[in-house]
Amino acid sequence: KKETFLKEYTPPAYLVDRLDLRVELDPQATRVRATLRCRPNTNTPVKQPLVLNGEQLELVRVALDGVELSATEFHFGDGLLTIAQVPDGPFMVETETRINPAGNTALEGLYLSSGNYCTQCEAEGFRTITCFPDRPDVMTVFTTTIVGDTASCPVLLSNGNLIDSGDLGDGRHYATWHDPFPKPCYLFALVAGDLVRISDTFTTRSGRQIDLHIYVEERNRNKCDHAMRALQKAMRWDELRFGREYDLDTYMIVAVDDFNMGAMENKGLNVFNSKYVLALPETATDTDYEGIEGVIAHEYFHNWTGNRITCRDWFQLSLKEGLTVFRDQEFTADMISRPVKRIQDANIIRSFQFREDSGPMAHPVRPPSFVEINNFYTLTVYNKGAEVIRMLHTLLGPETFRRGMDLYFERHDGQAVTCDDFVAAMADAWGKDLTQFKRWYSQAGTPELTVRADYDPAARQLILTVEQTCPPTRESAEKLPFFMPLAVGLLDAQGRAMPLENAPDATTRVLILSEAKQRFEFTNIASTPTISFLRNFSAPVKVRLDQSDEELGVLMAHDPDPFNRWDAGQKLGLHHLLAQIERHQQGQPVQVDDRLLHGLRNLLLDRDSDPAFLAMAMALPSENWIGQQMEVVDPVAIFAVRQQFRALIGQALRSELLQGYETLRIPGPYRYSALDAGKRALRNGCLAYLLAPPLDGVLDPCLLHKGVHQYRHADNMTDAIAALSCVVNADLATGTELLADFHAQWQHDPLVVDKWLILQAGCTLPGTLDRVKALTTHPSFTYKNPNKVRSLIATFCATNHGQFHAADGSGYDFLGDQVCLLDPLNPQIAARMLTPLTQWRRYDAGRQQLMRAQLERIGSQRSLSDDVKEVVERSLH
Ligand code: HT7
Ligand code: ZN
Repeated sequence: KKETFLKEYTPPAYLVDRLDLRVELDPQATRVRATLRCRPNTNTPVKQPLVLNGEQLELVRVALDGVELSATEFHFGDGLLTIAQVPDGPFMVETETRINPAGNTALEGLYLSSGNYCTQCEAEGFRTITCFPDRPDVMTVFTTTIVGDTASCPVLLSNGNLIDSGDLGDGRHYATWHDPFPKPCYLFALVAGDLVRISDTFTTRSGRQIDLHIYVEERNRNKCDHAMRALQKAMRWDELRFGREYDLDTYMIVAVDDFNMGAMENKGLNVFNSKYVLALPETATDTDYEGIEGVIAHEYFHNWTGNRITCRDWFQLSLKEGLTVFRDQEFTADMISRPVKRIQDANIIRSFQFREDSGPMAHPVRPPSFVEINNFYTLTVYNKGAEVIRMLHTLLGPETFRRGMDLYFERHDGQAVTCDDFVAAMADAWGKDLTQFKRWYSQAGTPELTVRADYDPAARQLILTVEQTCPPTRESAEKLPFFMPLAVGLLDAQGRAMPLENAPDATTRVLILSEAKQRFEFTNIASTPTISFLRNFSAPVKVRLDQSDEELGVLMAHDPDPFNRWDAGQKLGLHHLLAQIERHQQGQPVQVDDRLLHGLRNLLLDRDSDPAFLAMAMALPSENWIGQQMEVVDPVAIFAVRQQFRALIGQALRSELLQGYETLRIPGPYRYSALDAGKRALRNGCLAYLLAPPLDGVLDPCLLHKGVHQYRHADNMTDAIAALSCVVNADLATGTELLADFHAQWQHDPLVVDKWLILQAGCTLPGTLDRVKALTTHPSFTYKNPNKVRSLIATFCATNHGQFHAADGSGYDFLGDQVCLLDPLNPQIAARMLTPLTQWRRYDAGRQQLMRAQLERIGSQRSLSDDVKEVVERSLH
């Protein structure tokens, strides 16, 4: 594949108003007949040949306006079907192609999952189903007839409304679906198989009754209640918050086990990774419950932000993804807790997106070019894209932002548009220019702010001087200043919020930074303030502001902004961890400072705050976040010191942790609620500190027993897996015994088996790599299922830093082997697995060389996918 450039966009030469598809299903030889009603696009002045995409297809016939074309009248090859001569006005093209769903392990296009047919067309999978202009700016009305075996495929589904069905008398039956909304072909879906249907309804605010159906395999029939409730909540929320109502009469969700991502928003027929649908207390954790609610909502919200208004081209991916992530984050904030959700989302940005932004795959929210678009479904496009929307929300305020959204829907409903169109709607609603703001879409890299505070007691004035820089990235060596909101508050020595002039809520002022260096004055400030900077993580930036442990202590205890209260604790933790890592590197023993212990003790004794917040405040900064503060990342030292901290904290605060563990017990049977989930998280956080294994000692058997007891007596997966995880990481013999018990109990449930793999791949005790290698041949593991690959291989390589980064390179060698093995099966997943190796420049010379060698080895494979090739090449050059 060649690199495609945003600046080379040209409108399509032909549009397709209608597509009639007839798909006759067969595992090895599915026949697809397509009738395309085409017309020249008036935007293109010069007459051009008709070019349709078509890949991995056997082309049987082509006809133009009912006349079969001879081999000289068309060309089929290199992924394209070209018809040189087409009429000037509207015309009809018919094709017949044959495809092999059973041989499709890439899970793109039409494939089989557990014997059921399903499709994944985003981004460019439709071209492997039939010949079509596979680009999102061609919007078409689809009518789809599916023919399938009556016994093995009783259910036949596609987008829109069922308009016809019947028996064909030869053991097959058919169903015809019509979707009245013109859509790009990436939103096409087809599902066929032996599925059961769970139904409910939703009445829209205008009084229309919508039928809601969830299709799953029979064995999962009882696991859909939570997903159904989540869908209903999302539908109501979008009406209340954004005035958006559902438009078809039916909303269908199908759960499949084999899926490359989380889910797909196909119009009226979402296809989901079963992980984001199925839940029972005994099989799913609180995190799973929350994830299901979030992903169901995300796909539902796409109906307006993605489907009704779609992307002009794939460079605009964040138009739908950033905006829809922002919408799902807001939904989850309302469902669980706003501060907790904000901390979770900021953690993702800081631990993972910042890392992406500083590595070889760094790209702007709107990438200027790509080889394989599947490589650009990234944290930058999704999560940084959502932060960009959130900054607009902060700048405009909720009411103006809502007016901007309304204007966007009003102007562009039914269109395929660009990020510029979105920002233009916001600028028009606000009445201000957002040209500079749009640099967030074109410049990659994480801005770094250096903040200096000068307080003049005589003048009662504080001057904040903020300087912004941004490291060079592939698309631009020199960065122009970004435009961003900086929410700031001030606390006095007693921790009281100081009143501020020009602050909307009197204590938080939103500064607008637009220059490389800017000065902000705060007047009438009575005493030396402690600065609460970047409240609510108001911009996705790194901040350098020197603050003493005392100042951080004031913020930890008193900041009315929960995000910064949490962040002050993280900064304190980070400060001490980094100091101890240095000591550890020099062979000195690790110590935990009393101020940190004091802060943690206060959290454990806090009976007023939200337990979910406290659970997050108790957690030490992630290994990734620590690594980002280091010039040369030493993953083994980071792991060792962090582990030692956990063990020392567990010992020093033993009685408070035990007390917390006992008092946070929740009476009665498990039920998922945000409050209970928070209590469980805090309680299990206490257990994890108590069971943290000292690096150079043996864990108290009494404590180990606590973990074993919780595992054996838990009535829910959250508590069972939390306890099991503690035991597995504390004592190999007991852990092995419990893991065997767990497998025996759950081997029939693929999603629970994933948890069993995750626990083993994440095990921090020595020898994990050998156990992971052995598991690759275990009957419960298969390379054909992305969830299994993520659970075993990605967990080890992307999260078990202490062992993956073993100095002998054994972890890197393993990942090299796995990528080579996976690439022919599933290039999308193989390319994603590579992420840890792309970061090679961050490590010491020895590791750099070993990681590079693996990238070179992968790059030298004979037939490498475009997906993996692009990541390898970017990483090496
Ligand atoms: N819009 C969906 C993206 C997606 C996808 C992309 C590439 C390959 C496979 C995929 N499955 C789903 C998911 C979403 O953001 O909602
Ligand atoms: Zn999405």
